Amino acid sequence: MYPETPRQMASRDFDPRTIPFDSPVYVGPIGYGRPRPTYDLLEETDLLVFVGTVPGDVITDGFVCRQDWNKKNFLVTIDPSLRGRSGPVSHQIVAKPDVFARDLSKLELPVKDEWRQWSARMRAEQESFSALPPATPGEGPARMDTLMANLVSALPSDAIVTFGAGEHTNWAHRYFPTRRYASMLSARNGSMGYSVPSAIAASLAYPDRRVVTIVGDGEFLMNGQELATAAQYGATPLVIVMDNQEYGTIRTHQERQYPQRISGTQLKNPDFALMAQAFGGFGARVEHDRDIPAALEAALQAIERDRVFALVHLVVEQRVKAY
Ligand SMILES: Cc1ncc(C[n+]2csc(CCOP(=O)(O)OP(=O)(O)O)c2C)c(N)n1
Ligand SMILES: [Mg+2]
Repeated sequence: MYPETPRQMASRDFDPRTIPFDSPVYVGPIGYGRPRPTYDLLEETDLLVFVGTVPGDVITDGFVCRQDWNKKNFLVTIDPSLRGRSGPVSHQIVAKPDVFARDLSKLELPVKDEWRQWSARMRAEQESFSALPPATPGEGPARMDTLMANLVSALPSDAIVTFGAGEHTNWAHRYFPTRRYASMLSARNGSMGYSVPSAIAASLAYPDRRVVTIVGDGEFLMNGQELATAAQYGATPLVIVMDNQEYGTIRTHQERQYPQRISGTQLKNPDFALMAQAFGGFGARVEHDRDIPAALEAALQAIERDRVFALVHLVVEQRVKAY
């Protein structure tokens, strides 16, 4: 990948603190749930520079990917002790990430044609991966695809998304456009239960921005009661609970490692929409795909008009994944 020049950046609606979703050099997330081409990218690329992060277990799939010590893996952090404790790091630059990025953007580097082609190929993969699914609902049960298509197109460009851990987060990774800092909030170690509290905090910190959180049913049962805090302090996040009646991620691990032997992963859930109402916000429960657009519209209206938080409880089929 080659960087955009400052002139290219200035020619677009650009926030210098983030690489926007629409940038020709943004080729997608490389954490959990990344698509196959992005995984291949890690092995293929001749130089990988980790800025403010390390090639830890998530990025390397448990220290499998990018372990060849002949490859160039650069680490840019302010902590000199990280080298030797962060997997196959060939070089370390001890620098603050923002200072490094600032100085990097000043360099006028020659760009080889093959780099351009390579970036364009990865960008094309990302564009097709993140293209929204059809917004028109189907006949059957509610689907996260339909929800995301309707949600993303109804959001302002500076919207913020938060999430914790689980398969539901993959819809946010895949489709949620990130253009303004801060636009995607999550814990680097993938803690469940981060979603609702972080959305409340983000909503209070940025009262003029639309904050959405994508929450799993398992996650919501951990600290969904934080909606009381939202009610108390007037936070107005939109909470989307994807209810697949299970700890989906853990079941996926079980199916992979021990086929036919799932255990302790099924959930019996309450009506989360009624809970939201009980806590003083808007709540809608959606079981059919056809009801998604109206429920979303009503939730966004409640946020605007009544200045309350809103929750959409989406009951989906089990085993349906973002990709
Ligand atoms: C605090 C915490 N406990 C346990 C885990 C392990 N874990 C990761 S995802 C997951 C299940 C998540 O279930 P749910 O929120 O329903 O999401 P789904 O995968 O079904 O979308 C668990 C138990 C974790 N990441 N964090
Ligand atoms: Mg679940």
